[in-house]
Amino acid sequence: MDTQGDIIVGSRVWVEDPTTAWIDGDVVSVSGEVAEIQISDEKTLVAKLSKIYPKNMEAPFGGVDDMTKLSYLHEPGVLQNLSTRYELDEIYTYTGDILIAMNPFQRLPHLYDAHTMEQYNGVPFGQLGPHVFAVADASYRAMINEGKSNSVLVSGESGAGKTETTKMLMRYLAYLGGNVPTAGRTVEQKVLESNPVLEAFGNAKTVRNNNSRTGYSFNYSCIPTIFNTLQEIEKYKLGNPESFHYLNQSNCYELVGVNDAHEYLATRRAMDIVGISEKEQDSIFKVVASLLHLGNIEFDKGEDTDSSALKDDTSNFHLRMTAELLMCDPQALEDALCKRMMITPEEVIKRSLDPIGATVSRDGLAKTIYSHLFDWLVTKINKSIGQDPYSNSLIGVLDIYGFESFETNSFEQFCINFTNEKLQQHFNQYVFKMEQEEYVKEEIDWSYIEFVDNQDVLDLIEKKPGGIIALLDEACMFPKSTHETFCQKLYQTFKAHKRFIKPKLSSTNFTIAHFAGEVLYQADQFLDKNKDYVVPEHRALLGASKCSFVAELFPPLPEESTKPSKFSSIASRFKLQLQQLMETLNSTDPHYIRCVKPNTSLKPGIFENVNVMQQLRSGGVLEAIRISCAGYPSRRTFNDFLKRFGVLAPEVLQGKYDERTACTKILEKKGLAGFQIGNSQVFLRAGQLAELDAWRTVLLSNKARVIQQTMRTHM
Ligand code: AOV
Repeated sequence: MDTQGDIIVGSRVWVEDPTTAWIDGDVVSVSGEVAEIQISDEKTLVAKLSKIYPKNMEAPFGGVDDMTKLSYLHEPGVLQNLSTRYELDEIYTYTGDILIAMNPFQRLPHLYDAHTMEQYNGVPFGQLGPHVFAVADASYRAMINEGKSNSVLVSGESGAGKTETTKMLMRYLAYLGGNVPTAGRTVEQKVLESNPVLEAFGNAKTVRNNNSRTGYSFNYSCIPTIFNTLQEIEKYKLGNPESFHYLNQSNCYELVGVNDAHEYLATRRAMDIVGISEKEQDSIFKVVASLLHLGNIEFDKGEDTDSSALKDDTSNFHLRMTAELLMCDPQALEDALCKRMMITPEEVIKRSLDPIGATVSRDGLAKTIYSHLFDWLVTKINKSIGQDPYSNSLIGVLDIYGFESFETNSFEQFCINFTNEKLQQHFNQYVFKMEQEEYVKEEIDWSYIEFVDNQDVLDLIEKKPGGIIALLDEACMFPKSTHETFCQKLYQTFKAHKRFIKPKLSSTNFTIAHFAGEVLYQADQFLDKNKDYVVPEHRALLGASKCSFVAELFPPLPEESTKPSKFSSIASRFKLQLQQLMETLNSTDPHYIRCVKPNTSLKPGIFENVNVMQQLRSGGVLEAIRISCAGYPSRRTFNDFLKRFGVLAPEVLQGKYDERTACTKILEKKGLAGFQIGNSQVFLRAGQLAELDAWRTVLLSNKARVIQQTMRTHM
């Protein structure tokens, strides 16, 4: 965003500051490419002109409710506007059609009461203050009046307020629709209340439903911990949750932190609502319990070399519990864990696994059961929502996990960031299109506005052949591959790709320069995590379960797909799902809501510049502003323009010109080029408004000096 315009001595400017992101001061001198800035009485800073932005001195008190009304569209201006508003509990702000929602971290009941809903009902977008209800209303009107499908995309990082925002959207849509509850529950309620089911079983999966108003949700978290306190502990012999291996892995336990019966009941109730029968619920809990026992089975060396056996009586107990809960034969379970069939052209050999191999087999079995169960839940929930007679309305709500960059980033982050990259492209194209429509309306020429999109990152990831996913699939199919060979291949292939970086000190990591910043990925588990392969012995074991629920999770495969060469890739499947999602989105009119977490202490009233800026960048808000800067970011009606800049050419004001010609003459007098005159507004290129302001400042201060001079001579 190069909107510095002309920075001169006396300009009030923003300058970068490591702790507060931006700090303001007055320019005291300019020489060459640098300027000296007085920050306070004691402090001055020297900074490059390219790193300094003019501060808007005429910003209205309380900020502006739409960023495009800011005189200067740059990061510090945007941040200041948001923080000013946040202080006044104005948590919503537009950037054109995009709604930014700052999490207030406190209840603001008046914001969502019945009176407010009435106010927004049927009022054109933009007429009232920014609000999630306005977005909901706009999508509803578009759907009713134009019969077009609409989608609302709600994004933001964890805790930014996506769930709350989605709830308010639904609440308003339910209010508009006067939705008649079905079996005591509206679709909205059903969807919201089905959330705990998937949250409890969270995973990197797509939930989609073609014809429901609440079609999509990408959810990703950790292993289920829904058993922490339940009454069933006795029934499923679960004892102390901490004693289970799968529950004290990593930080999952803490992360989900479902530690009271309340959550458990919510899960149960949600299951009731989406039509999961008592019997099915019981089976689900049994299966999850079996997973916990399974995780506690340990192995030691067996009698033969390279074989394994159960470690001790405890492991034996857990094996029997697992078998009992899954209703399968304990001996068959043990064999499935400790032995593997080898199929050679000549014969079938049963080979023993060593303790490490058996442990890998155990974890693989758990992963298989878990993912099949999760898929079952998703299908069930989608069916339940889809069957609702009111579900043929055409508003989809997509709640998306934001861009992720942690200390260690694995395959899951890769998939999430790929998703965000895709949505970002959709967003860019949308913002660009909206800008163009505005230009068309004003009949101005927009043909040369360029915008840089992120197609190159997408190519890097998903291009076929040759992209990262394609290379990963290749590596997974080639038995001798390791994560090292996979990385070597990446380094070779993308040596010259400007979005791909090989870290200096590692041969198993790689960095992608995403639109929202660089992310370092650890490749060591990419191959394993990408394989979606059920060991035939595991499938046979579970398919033979006496529990019909379990057996049905593992129906026999069609003949052809049992061939060992058949490899199914999670990443490719994910890519396909994303493609379908984009197709659906493209057939709708999108509305964007960007949720922002103003501070990491989760408290009201605190606005952390650096954090907010990072989120605005990742959420593409600054990118949207940048796109608008590439065109004509500043526009003023003829009247406003003349009022403000008429002073630059008094002779024009005195001449008998129409407003349109007067504006043109002033701009030409100042030697500006590239601007456009529309039907009712002047469209200025980035920086031109600042330039005009600078002229104006010079002129006014000269005038002031003249007055001073005059006064002095008269004294
Ligand atoms: P998330 O959905 O984005 O996180 P939530 O919607 O759960 O975030 O918001 C986190 C918390 O912030 C909520 O529990 C509320 O206390 C508060 N909050 C958010 N928005 C509002 C609002 N408009 N008014 C009042 N309080 C609000 V996650 O699902 O963790 O990705 O996993």
